Amino acid sequence: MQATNAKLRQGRGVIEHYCEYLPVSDSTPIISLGEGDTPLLFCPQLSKRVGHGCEVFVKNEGVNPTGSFKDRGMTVAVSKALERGATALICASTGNTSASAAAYAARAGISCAVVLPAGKIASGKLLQAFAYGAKIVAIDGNFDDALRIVRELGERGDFAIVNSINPDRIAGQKTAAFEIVDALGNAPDFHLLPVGNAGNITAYWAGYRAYNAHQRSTKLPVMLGFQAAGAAPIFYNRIVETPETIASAIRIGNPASWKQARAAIAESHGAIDIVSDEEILAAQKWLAQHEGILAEPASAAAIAGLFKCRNSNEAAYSFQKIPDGSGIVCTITGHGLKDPDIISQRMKELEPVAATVTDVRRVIGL
Ligand code: AN7
Repeated sequence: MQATNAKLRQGRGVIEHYCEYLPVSDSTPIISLGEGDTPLLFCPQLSKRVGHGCEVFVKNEGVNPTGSFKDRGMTVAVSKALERGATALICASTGNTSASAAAYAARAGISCAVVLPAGKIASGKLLQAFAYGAKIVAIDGNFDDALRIVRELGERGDFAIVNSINPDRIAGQKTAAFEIVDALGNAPDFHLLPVGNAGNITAYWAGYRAYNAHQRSTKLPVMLGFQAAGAAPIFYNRIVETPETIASAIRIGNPASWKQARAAIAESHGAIDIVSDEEILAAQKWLAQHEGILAEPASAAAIAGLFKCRNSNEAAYSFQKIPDGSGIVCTITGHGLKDPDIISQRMKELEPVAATVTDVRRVIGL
């Protein structure tokens, strides 16, 4: 069977697509699940709500193979680990990293251990770690405790760490910025995203700069990062000992890439801001019901942040400063199906009715 080169590359993942920008060589065994190449969706309702002729796009990372942006970094981290002869991976996680690591370890035929804060992982993500066959350890502690333990275990050399303290993870995650520039023909004016351990904001900024240095864009975006109000160490500029938020993915009190996130914000003339759990849930619902995109709560923090910039005088970055007709990209970092418990409360209100046209019509109310 004959296939064109372009066809072969399509759906083969971010390493094949962007190899010249990644730390790989011919001797790197590529472990891919066809990650990346995610839709950059123009959002008409969101654009209308922001107004001033702004065009708002969503980079929907929820449609990656394990349902989050982590797969971009994981393909590079696992491929490089294998190249170095690793036989076991380890990570700490609030859920998505563990789901992704477990899947790519299975694909590579090596083992994977995940260290998780007990009782704080969204059920879909925990289900994924089990399904892909990871060795799962739940600790009486939070993500920051888990990462401390993983760092120590990694230092002994028994495991390859695949958290974003591994630079191969950041390298892979840069490809989301490349795809956005490739799709728009230039960088956007503003890029909004949620911030937890702060690897992704670091990666996007590095990606935008790398592409700019290669003349693939003529501008750089303003980076706007959003933390949950109860887990906002970068915003408050101090470690949060007991972070709390409904957005469990970003329930992190001492981010590993804190300094790099600060640099990205300063260099891009951006800002870090907070959004409340109520604002996060309202944004999640709004995006699902007005644009048809179901984001997990952490991802909805970026949308809540967009609304805050637009409406609040207290926003760290006021959209009064945004020129008319700006191009805005928000990253939806993970799929809403990963965290069904958030929405399932509403499902419990569903009452069955008699199986008749009359009863069904009455309930529809039209
Ligand atoms: C959906 O899985 O830290 O600022 O261990 O799952 O790069 O940490 C997840 C983080 C945003 C924050 N959105 O990204 C983990 C983990 C979602 C996430 C973030 C995460 P970073």
